[in-house]
Amino acid sequence: MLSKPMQEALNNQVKLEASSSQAYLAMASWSEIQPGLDGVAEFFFLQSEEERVHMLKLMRFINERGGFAIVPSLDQPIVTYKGIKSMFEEFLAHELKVSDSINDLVDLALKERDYATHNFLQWYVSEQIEEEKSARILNDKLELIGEDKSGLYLFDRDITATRQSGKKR
Ligand code: OFO
Repeated sequence: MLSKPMQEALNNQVKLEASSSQAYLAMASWSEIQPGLDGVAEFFFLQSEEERVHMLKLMRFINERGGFAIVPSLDQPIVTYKGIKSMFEEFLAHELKVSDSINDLVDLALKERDYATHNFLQWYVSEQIEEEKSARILNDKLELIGEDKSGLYLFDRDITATRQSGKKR
């Protein structure tokens, strides 16, 4: 059975995962209307779906453990970007924020001696290692590419492959 504080904290995470899904959906939509960024758009559409799966997984767990998973209200995410570089910086910043939040949940689970939730959260800990890694790699690549158009072309062409190879399921 979840404690009240644990339940509340998990529901906050539901909201954060839902916000991630919306933020990446907005990135996908912005990318889709830029010339030549269809690979990047595809990457963020997939990323958005994945965040929704993370949200659902949490909701099912909360209910399974005797809590009540709340469907959150959400603020509108950033919908336009100065450019691809600032969008990917935002992507990394967002993932770092999610990792911090997962770490706080793990801390709370230990404090509450809630080992079932602690065990459940390990999946998210591993997931964040992968996501941070892939966001960092993509930012590093963009840094190298700079203003080079052919570099950007290859970045867009290869991005969905990067996503698949970076993920172990
Ligand atoms: Fe939910 O995995 Fe990243 O944010």
